Amino acid sequence: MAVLQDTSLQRLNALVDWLRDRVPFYRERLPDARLKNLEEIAGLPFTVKDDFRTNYPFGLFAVPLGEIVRLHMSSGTTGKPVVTGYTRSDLEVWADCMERVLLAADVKPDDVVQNAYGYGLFTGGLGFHIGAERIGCTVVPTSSGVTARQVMLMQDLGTTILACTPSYALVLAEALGELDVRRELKLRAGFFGAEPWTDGMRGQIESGLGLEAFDIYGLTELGGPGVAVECHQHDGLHIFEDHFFAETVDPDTGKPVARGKEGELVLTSLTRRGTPVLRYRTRDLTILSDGPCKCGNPFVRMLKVRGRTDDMLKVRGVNIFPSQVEELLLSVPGLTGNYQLVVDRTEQKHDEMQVLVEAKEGSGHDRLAEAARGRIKEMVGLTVEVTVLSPGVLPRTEGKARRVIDRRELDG
Ligand code: DLL
Repeated sequence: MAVLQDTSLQRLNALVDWLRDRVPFYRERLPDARLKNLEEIAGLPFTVKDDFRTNYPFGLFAVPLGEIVRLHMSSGTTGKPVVTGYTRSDLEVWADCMERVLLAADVKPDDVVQNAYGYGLFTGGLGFHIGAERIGCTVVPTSSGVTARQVMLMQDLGTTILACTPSYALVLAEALGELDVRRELKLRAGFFGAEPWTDGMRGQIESGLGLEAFDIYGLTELGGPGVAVECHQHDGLHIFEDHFFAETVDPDTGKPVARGKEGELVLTSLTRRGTPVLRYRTRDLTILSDGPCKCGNPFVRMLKVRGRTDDMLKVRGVNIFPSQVEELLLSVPGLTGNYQLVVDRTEQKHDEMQVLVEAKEGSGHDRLAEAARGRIKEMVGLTVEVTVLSPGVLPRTEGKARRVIDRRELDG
C-alpha cells in the first residue's frame, strides 16, 4: 500500500535519527544520509542477538532509565539474557498491538480470557494481559502450569479465550480428555505462539480444546508478542506493518530474498522508543506473502515459521527441521503431537536419529512406528528409528517444549 510505504519510510528515517542521536552502538554504524526509499534499508547494518549480550544490560537503550517503566527479558540457555525496556508510550503501543491480536478472534469485553502464558520476565503473560485489559475482558491471570487448576477455572469461570504455548495447549487438551469435560466448556478461541507449531498440531489443539486456534508471533527483542497474528483465514500471520518493518534475507549471505521465497525474517521496530531495534536477525525462517488475503487486511503475511536457523538438524548430510518431522508424524492417524527427537553419534561416527512419539490410547504401536518411519524416509530421505510410546510417557511442558536432544553437542 502506497500510504503505508510513505509512513514506513518516514518512521524508518525518524528511527535512524533517534538511534544515531542516542545509542553509541548505532551511532558508530549508521550513515548520516536519509533513506530515499524502503529498499535502501538493505544498506543499513543488521542487529543480532549477540549485540544485546555485548551491550547487556542497558547499552542498547535509547532513553535514560528514568523514562523506562518496565523491563522484560528472555532467559536464553547460555550467557546473559536479552533485556528490553519500555517507556510509557511503548507500553501503550504494546497494548494497542495486543488488543489487535485479540480482535483477530473478535474478542469482546464480555469474554473471559484465561492467560496461561508465564507471567514475569517473559513477555507472554503481561503482553496478553495488557491487551485483554485494554479491550475490557475479564482477565484470569493463571500464568502457566498447575493443569488441574487451569481446567477447574475454565469450567467454573466459563473461560471463552485461552492463551498459552501450543505445547501446553496439548497438555490442557489431554487433561480435558481425561476428565471428559470438553463439552461443558465455553472455550471458543485460543492464541498459541512462542514456539513453532504445525497445521497438524492445530488440528489436535482445535479438536482437543474445542476452539479456533490462532497463531501469534513475537520476540523479546522486538518487545514480545504482538508482532503478527493470524486472521480467520489461518493462511499466514499479518505483520503489524505500521509498527514493524519486515524483510527476509538469505541466512548465509544476508542478501534480500524475494517475497514468496523462504528466508530469515529481519524485523525493525518503527515506533518503539525505549529499546528500538534496527534490522534484527530473528533466525526464524518464513515466507513473506504480499498477495491479497481473503480477510481484506492489507498487511503483509508471514507464513507459519518453519523453525529457527539454529534449530535445523543435520543428520548424515540431510537437513531437517523438527517442524517437518512434526507434520509427518501428525499425518499418521493415531499419533499425537507429543514427540521428541534424539540425535546421537555412534562410535563409528555415524549419526542416528531416534523419534520418540506418543500414540493415542489403544493404537497398535508397531504399525504406527512402521507408518511414521516410512513417511519420514519417503519425504525427507532419512532412515530413522521410531519408537511409539503410550500416552503420558514423554515430559510435559508448561512453556516452550524441548523437542530436540542432540547428544552430539554433549559429546563435543
Ligand atoms: O516467545 C514472545 C511470545 C510470547 C510470542 C507469547 C508469542 C506468544 P521469546 O521468548 O523472545 O519471545 O522467543 C522468541 O520464539 O524468535 C521464535 O523463534 C519463537 N516464536 C515466537 N512466536 C512464534 C510463533 C516470545 N508463532 C522466539 N511461531 C522467536 C514460531 C515462534 N516460533
